[in-house]
Amino acid sequence: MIFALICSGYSFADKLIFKLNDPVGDDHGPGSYVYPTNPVFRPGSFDLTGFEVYESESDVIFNVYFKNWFTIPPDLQISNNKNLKDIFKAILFLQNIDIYIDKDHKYNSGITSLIPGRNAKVAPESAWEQAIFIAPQPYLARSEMGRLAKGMAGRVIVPATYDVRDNYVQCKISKKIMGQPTERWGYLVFVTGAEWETSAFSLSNWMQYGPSYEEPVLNRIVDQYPSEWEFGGGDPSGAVPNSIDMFVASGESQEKMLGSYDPKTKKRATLFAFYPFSSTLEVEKTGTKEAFAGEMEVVDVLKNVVVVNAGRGSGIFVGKLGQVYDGNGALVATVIVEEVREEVSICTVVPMTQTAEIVVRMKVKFK
Ligand SMILES: [Ca+2]
Repeated sequence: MIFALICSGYSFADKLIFKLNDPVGDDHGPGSYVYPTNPVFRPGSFDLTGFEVYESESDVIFNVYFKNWFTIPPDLQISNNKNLKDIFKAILFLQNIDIYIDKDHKYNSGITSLIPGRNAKVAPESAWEQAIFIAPQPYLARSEMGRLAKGMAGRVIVPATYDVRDNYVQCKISKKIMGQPTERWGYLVFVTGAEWETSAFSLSNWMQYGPSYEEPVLNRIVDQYPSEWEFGGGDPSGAVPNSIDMFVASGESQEKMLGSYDPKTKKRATLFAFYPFSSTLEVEKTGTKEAFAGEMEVVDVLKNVVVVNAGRGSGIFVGKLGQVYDGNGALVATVIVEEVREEVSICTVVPMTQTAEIVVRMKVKFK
């Protein structure tokens, strides 16, 4: 035990805050993604298996585990220099790791977009305050953040150094920057393919994918078909997310979450953070009527989106929580109002609260 602790580089003062495991073999995004065909993309090298957060007196420490050992860059594979090979044995070369932290778990408080090019958005209940972008080329990543994502660059830490050991990456960030982790913190963590060169504005991409196309900050785009250097298994809509594997809360489905994009309307997938200490969502009271009480009905359901027959004039407001009940009066899920229209309101299901499928005509109670 002592030996293991020393070898893995921990001091005894480091305290585990939590650990989350991820299934092996789900390095396929929404279910269909395949690796590029070049053999440097070793099977399992994008397969997340675990995420740990530790704290020491001065730092917050993040460990991200993968199924397979990191690939040695192709130039070094043909080198006979053993010393050089040993030095570069542990290197992050093909993967970007994004860690977004929702620190207050407050509805719509924080940023709901991701670093450009990830091609997904964050649900308002998981809006984040600070992110860590672990990149193979940190200096280039920083300048690209400044060029393509000025608005959020100040909230994204791109660590200049991190350790790559065996099958995990460890990065330590000072508490002076991160603050003290609390039980309210939620985490959205996923891996994308790392691009080595900056992208230039590409008219062909813009024409193919439409005006919502974003120049990526050093991540690979998932294509319809795999090629030597690009992932495949997406579709030609330009709406597919570029995450290959992602951590989700227990009971949630990565495939469902990453698959919640719409190729027709080009609506991006909505991602939710996981909250290891099941902190409760805080909702600002922004409505006009204090005590809106009513029993409404589900009139339509699509994935995690629920339409309820309460529109303007009913007193309902964005951010309000409602409970969905089945015919026997059993609680099925909690929903949150996203948008109020004339006759109906659009709600999304609060993750981790759904116990059964929501169907039309189920009752929704707003307190
Ligand atoms: Ca995995």
